[in-house]
Amino acid sequence: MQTTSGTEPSSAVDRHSPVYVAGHRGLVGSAIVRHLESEGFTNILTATRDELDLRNQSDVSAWFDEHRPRYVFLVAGTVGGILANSTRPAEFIYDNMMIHGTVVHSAYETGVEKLLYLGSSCIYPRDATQPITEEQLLTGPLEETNEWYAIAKIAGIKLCQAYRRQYGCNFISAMPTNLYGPGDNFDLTSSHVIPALMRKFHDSRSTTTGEVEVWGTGSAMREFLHVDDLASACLFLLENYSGDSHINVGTGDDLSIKELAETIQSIVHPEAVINWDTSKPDGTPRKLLDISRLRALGWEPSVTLRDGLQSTYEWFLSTESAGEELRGIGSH
Ligand code: GFB
Repeated sequence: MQTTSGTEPSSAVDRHSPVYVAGHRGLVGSAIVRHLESEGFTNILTATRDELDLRNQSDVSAWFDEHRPRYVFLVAGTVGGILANSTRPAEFIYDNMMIHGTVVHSAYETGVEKLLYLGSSCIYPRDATQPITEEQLLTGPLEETNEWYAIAKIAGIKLCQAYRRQYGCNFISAMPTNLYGPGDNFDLTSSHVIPALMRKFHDSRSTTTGEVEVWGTGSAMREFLHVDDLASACLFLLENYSGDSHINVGTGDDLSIKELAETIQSIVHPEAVINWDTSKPDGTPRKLLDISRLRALGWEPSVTLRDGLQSTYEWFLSTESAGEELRGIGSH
């Protein structure tokens, strides 16, 4: 039974049903798989990019026909930080629009019982009132550095709403704030700020000057959620929410990029020297999510930023020592 308010009581998802995690190799997808496993799920379906091109409707339809998932986490997509978003706009809009379209359509065609689609806080207007409530979607112009990605993400929300309205599909959307954690992308040309700064401060330990280049002015404000908290929120929403509106997922706290850089510096290389590269963009001045709706449903984040940064750096060090050059995280 669906409602538009989404306030119906919890309905535990059967741990033995087939659950498809689209995008299981990414930061979010890998965290969702870990969380589902820890929650006792026994039938988690995944497919690598080589096995299934999610941009291809006939391939995706054939895969859904064969595997028949009962639940879907749609967390696949082409993602990246501020530089990748502004220099690869075609990939960001095409890949994401296609992936959202094929998976949502196949989920509808094969009768998926519930699907959770994951967006991003960049869907909101650049000058949204802070903290940003769900109602502010489509009330003003977007931030230009990530307009293409944001348009695709907004289309994903609308896809879920359209299939719900026309076909009665129980497809819901969650909008997370900026994410980080184990499994993140540490490649400096495409990464987000946390993995980028961890890598830069880490690399500065083996230079004589210890200099680290940090982009922008440092004044931009960002909210960061550990990906394990996001994974927990995604399962929570799958079990406790069936409304039409997307739901914000964050911590309710933010800090400046300057404060973030200094925190990572203190963890990774306290003697490093920060140089600000103001030729690089700050992006959105601030995007703090209002998480009242999620809180009212009964979910709270649990990982503090300091602890999350510390454990993510430990994870980074473990992959460095494992010598995973193939993933672009190689040692120096
Ligand atoms: O994480 P980030 O790339 O994403 O950048 P956005 C956040 C802030 O960190 C910006 C600054 O003000 C950057 O200028 N920054 C400082 C750096 N040094 C660095 C660095 O070395 N690398 C990076 N990447 N940033 C993305 C959107 O925006 O956030 C996406 O482009 C998506 O669409 C994602 O929404 C969550 O928060 O600016």
